[in-house]
Amino acid sequence: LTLISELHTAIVENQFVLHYQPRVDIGTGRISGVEALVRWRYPEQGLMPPAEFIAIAEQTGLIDPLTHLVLEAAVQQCRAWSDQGFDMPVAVNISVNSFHDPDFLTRIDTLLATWKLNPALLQLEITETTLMKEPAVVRNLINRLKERGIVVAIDDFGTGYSSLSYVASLPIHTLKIDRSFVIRMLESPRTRSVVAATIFLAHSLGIKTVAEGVDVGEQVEALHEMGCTEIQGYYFSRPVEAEQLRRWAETFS
Ligand code: G
Ligand code: G
Ligand code: MN
Ligand code: NA
Repeated sequence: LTLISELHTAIVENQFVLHYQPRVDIGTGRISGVEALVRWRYPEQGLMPPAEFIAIAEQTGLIDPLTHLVLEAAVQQCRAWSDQGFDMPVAVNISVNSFHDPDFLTRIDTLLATWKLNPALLQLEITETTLMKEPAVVRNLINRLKERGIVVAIDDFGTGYSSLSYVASLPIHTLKIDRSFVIRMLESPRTRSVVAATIFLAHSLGIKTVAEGVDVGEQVEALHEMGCTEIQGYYFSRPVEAEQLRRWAETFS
């Protein structure tokens, strides 16, 4: 109960901060976008990771206002970078609850209009598990987002049970291959085959692929060989503060 009421206060006072983890284009070595990851500036105890409070927010109905704060912060940051001549697509994680928030699209439209942001710079990540929970609702929302020019990525791909043919029937832009596959890939030839086949199929369907949780050079080489387009992980950078991200990106452009 305490954490719930503290989370409520945190939303009223906006005690959240976004960190940004870059995605790197394997071919060019350049940063192609960032993923926004929320942290709670927990009073007097430093930053609390999302794993410790997102689930609570989802269970208590606090996720809608929290998602709105995250989207607002991401759009504002993207605008600020854009004003500095730094056009950086920002991806925001969206929980399944948002698909039932009747104000979700209106809020996004208002944010984009208020900050005069090119919709193509806002990307949304939804997990594969979400995708399978409500196929009809999800399909409709992805279509509405696509009409606006907002890119949708499927996160944690491989952890759910959706088929590539179902995914291919949705107008999605990117598949993010879950970190668990990237970890196992080097030791397990079977996992390597699954990853290679996923990348191959995604590409023949015109869908980009991002490998998540890449932390060693051997993984980069293997993924490059398989034709993976982008990579995200500690090998390049941990999630960092906005200013640090900008400095980091300048050295890689
Ligand atoms: O930053 P970290 O690696 O601890 O993130 C852990 C998980 O929390 C990730 O899977 C990510 O998808 C999720 N997450 C991070 N920020 C957000 C957010 O703003 N909203 C939602 N719904 N999930 C988030
Ligand atoms: O949304 P998603 O679940 O994909 O969030 C990514 C999570 O994985 C974040 O919590 C991020 O800090 C973490 N992460 C990103 N890259 C790496 C990596 O290379 N190694 C490890 N161990 N974790 C990573
Ligand atoms: Mn994600
Ligand atoms: Na993920």
